[in-house]
Amino acid sequence: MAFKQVTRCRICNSPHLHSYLNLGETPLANGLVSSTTDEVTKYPLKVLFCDFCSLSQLSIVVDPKIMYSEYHYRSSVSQTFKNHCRDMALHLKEMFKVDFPKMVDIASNDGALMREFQKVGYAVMGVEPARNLNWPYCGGEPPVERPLPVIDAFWSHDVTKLYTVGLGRDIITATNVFAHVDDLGDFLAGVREWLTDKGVFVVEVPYLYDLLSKHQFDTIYHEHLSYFLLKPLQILFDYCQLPIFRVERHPIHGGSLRIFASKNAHPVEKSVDDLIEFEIANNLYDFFTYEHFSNEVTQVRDDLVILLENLKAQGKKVMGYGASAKGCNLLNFSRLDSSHIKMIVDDTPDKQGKFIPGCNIPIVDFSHFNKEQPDYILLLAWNFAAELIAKTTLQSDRGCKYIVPIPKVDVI
Ligand code: JHZ
Repeated sequence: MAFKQVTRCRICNSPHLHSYLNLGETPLANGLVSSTTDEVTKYPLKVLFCDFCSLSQLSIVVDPKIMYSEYHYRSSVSQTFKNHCRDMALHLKEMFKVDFPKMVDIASNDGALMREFQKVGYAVMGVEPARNLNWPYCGGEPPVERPLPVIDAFWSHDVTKLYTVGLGRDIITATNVFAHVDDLGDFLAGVREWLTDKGVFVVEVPYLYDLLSKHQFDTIYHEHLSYFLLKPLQILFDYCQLPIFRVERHPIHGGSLRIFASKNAHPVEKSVDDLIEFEIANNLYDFFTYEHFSNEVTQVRDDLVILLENLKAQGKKVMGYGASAKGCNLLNFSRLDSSHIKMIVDDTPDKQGKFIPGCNIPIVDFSHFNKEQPDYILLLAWNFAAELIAKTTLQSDRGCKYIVPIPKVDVI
């Protein structure tokens, strides 16, 4: 079965789920195609709100094997993200001092985070199911100086029981993977299996408050099954006996939560109650807060379409930068194609030569900016806008402008 319907809340099992956003049917956001004639499957994209615990979640779960057996996204392409990983490793090393520390990174992708922990003295290990990333070594483009140990698997309680080599981890990290998981109880049971009694589990997820307040609707796609507030996470983690003792907000990916949990080894810090208070003050546990989001989404989409139609009518050349998953989603939801955006530059070698599914826009390497000399660059990875703009100064020096689509369409 390619997907299943969600009828009960993933966290509290309540059947009282209400839809507040319907983005229609879209292709898988990382399902890049090799040719414009490839068949593309589209899946419904609808968000439900749970009356009881306030978790926002998609109405369906697409089979993870379809989405992750091969994965073109590479964390290491962005220097901003690598800096974020470096700061995280230093911060955690400073906070939790352990002799000969051991960490594991769940869904380690191309090893961006593991490498930073290794640099500050941790023994590292990854768990990653995408074959193109985890084999024969983790680390992207050859040659890799020091291959990192990676287990080829989807993280689960069964996997942690099977691979006893992972037992006794002082730090377990899961960045940008928790929202992708359907069975969160099983995921956390695996964490309890490998975590030491004093160990710390650190999760990073995009924060729903940022998504709503900055109109980041393009980050709603089939991989992201849940859109988190602290409250539902707290209910889940308490139930799984891994209470959250600290929470931080970070700007990465448009605004993320970093959550710290343990087997009751750390006193709960003020940051947890403070954020719950913040969520209450912003009415994030009330359905009415979500009811107008759909209108805001339509406004952003319409503004973008009108702008690109006008530029097309004026004969302007528009290119994209960053063939991100969210960009694919935005283009499909806005029904834009190669008549609006000639091509999209992406520095990920695996993505080059492929096409955005559903709108057939080609993905090309950086040299095309110089060959094509666009009038406008649409920043499809707006979360890395500063980095993308810094890399294209040659274009801006000759008068090229940037279109930033989120939180509202802006030309700079
Ligand atoms: P980026 C990813 O989504 C993947 P995406 C995932 N689904 C997730 O959960 C979220 O992040 C949080 C390119 N680029 O990171 C690389 C350059 O070419 O915004 C990427 O293809 N040059 C797991 O895909 C894309 O842009 C550069 O200099 O929406 C960025 O994708 C930089 C900085 C990026 O996330």
